[in-house]
Amino acid sequence: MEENFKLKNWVSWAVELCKPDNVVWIDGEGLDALREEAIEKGELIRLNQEILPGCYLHRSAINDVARSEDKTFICTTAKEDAGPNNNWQAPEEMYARLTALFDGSMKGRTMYVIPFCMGPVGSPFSKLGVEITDSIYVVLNMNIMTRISKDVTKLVKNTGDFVKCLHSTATLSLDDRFIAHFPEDNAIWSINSGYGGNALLGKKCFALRIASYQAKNEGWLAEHMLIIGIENPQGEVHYVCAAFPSACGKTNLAMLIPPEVYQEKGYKVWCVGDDIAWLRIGEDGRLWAINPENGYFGVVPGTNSVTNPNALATISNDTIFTNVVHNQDDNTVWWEGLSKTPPTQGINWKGEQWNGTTSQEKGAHPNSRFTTPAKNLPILSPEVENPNGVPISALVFGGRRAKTAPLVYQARDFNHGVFIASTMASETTAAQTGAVGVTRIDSMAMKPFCGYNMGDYFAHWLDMGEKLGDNAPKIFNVNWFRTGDNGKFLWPGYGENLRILEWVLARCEGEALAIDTPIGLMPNPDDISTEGLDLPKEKLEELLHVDKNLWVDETAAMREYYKSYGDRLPKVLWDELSGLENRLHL
Ligand code: GTP
Ligand code: SPV
Ligand code: MN
Repeated sequence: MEENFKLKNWVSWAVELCKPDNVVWIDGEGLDALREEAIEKGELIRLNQEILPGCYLHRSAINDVARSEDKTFICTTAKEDAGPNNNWQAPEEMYARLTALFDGSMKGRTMYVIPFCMGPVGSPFSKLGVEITDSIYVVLNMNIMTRISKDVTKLVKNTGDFVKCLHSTATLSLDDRFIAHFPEDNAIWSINSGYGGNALLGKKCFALRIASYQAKNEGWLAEHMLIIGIENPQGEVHYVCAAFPSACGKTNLAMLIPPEVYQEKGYKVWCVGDDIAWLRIGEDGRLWAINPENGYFGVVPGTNSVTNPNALATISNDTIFTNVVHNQDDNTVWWEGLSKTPPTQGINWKGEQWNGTTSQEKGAHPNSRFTTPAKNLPILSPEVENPNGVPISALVFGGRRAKTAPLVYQARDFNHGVFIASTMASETTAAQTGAVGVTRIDSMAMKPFCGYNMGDYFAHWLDMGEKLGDNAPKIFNVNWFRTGDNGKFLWPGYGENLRILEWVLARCEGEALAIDTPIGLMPNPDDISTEGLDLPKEKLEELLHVDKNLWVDETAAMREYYKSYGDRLPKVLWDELSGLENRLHL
């Protein structure tokens, strides 16, 4: 009973602070009335139900279309525990500042209380949360992205063990926008944003920032990784996790359709998750992963029947579109890259009239998104509800690099892999506010999402490697985004990426060759199958070329970056960096 009070007391406290007109508990049922209400208020547009059954369109505020990293804080008692990778403020100061902002923020509105579960219900991997919000859009998105049910509500009440997620769109003021995390209190307070990772608190805020902190203390990993199973012609399925920064290809790789020649041989791909993986060492000593989410919040532009037919099938029903073009002709949606025939009678992401044949501006925001249930995906892995997760053979890291990083290379061993992942860089995208195309180091694709000092995070990774010993997955780095002198991508990408994963898995099985290079182990161009692919050998050679001068510059940036962690940076990683420098200067 005492456990039940924890939830009740917290909700009563929030009601007193936010002063809503009424309180509604969400258990996944009866959401149609909420949809109607959102339509009446103009928060949702019902799309053509014959073409897109169960689909809706939402436009967020113009200044609120991506994660706001500069407004995101980790509030630990000691500043050093948040690390140079995070904005920090002392918990009592942030609580005071935000209490003033939350005070009366829900006057005239309804407060929704959403108990939810991250991960299969009842799995030892899973964690519970409760989000309090005044946004119907958030309720409907959380209902797709997490597990919400009467049983989950009961679990939350009975255990009293949940992450407290408080959210209000308040006035959407940019100046007073904060996404504040209190890892020591299992709490998240987010105010003045209604967008994606700022507002759906189960996702980046909980499943990465709070969970990474819990994971360090409890001996597991919370990572910005997709999880896929690759079934070979013998019917064996090997699982791979891959971490790429935001808008760098996770969803697309997770939903990959094998090239025709691979399909003919019997290859199949199964998607377990497209954004977040929680990884634990199993009883057998191997690394096992679950996807804590229950849906996909994916980048829309560029999604079409050639690049990602699985995604297109998935978003044809029961999907919420955010910030795409509204096609007035047939009440459907459109985005750049969907087709060569944009609507002439459109409304763009800003809510303005837009003619796709004459306008110079993009109609859909580059970070426009779909929210769609996992169960819609044709290649959803049958293992997705397995409480024990799936065993991981390889960990793949990667980024968006025009030059420098080759198509693929392998770490010599686990510690070298941690070094590669901790120093990987990528060009920024529209998934976060700020300039696009700026190269920055994004360790493990987690720099915006690690809820504590990344020096300690690297040490935790090294420690996990030691515990895994010979069972540790092999570590690789990939780059689908290398460009030639004409600025065009050299590698066809998308489904063809399976060719690279084939080499990766063959390496894991000890069945493929590699050459030793200063940066790591690399395939010869002949080791990558180009059967059925029109790719000149020179291009593959260029894709695999390592420019020593660029890498010497790269090591200088790594050194600066490592310095920022002071004595929290494990010595092993400094040694790895010196090793790379020595090999480059040979
Ligand atoms: P988040 O949801 O922000 O974490 O992004 P993500 O990592 O899931 O990226 P996503 O798969 O949505 O891809 C982002 C953009 O990269 C889209 O515009 C894709 O079309 C493009 N993209 C994905 N894979 C490839 C690829 O293999 N090659 C090329 N050239 N582009 C790709
Ligand atoms: C990302 O930016 O990595 C996303 C979208 O997956 S968001 O939910 O906004 O974080
Ligand atoms: Mn992501």
